[in-house]
Amino acid sequence: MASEKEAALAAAPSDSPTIFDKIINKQIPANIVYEDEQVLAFRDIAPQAPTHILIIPKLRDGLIGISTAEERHCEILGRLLYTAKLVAKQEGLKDGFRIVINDGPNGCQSVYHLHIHLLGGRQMNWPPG
Ligand code: DGP
Repeated sequence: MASEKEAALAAAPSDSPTIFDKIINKQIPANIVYEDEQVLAFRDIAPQAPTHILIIPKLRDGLIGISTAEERHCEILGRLLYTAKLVAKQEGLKDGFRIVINDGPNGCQSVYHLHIHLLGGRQMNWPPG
């Protein structure tokens, strides 16, 4: 399997459907930890921490990444962040956690459907790699 960096450099920003659409539509399985009408949260296939969950909008609506956000997306962006907090609590991350949004090739984004990474269960380092 390609490294996350290799996958990110091979990916091109695009409006085309992504693997996340198949997860939303239940065409491929995922370990879903939270779902409501607007948001889906599921475990990352390549976890970088004991808890590694992706939080995504069900309707991408142009949000291929945070860099394509417009003012009309403010509500869903807030809901995604709030869901990250809910899921962190649900996962018992009482000592803290990290939220990450990768954007574009330099940001190591490999899937062009906006997603928040929720990472926890271990001591994080700073600066990130
Ligand atoms: P990013 O590099 O920020 O675009 O993160 C994309 C993440 O998506 C990466 O951590 C691996 C994860 N991922 C890719 N394909 C799948 C999949 O089919 N299922 C799940 N659960 N996660 C996936």
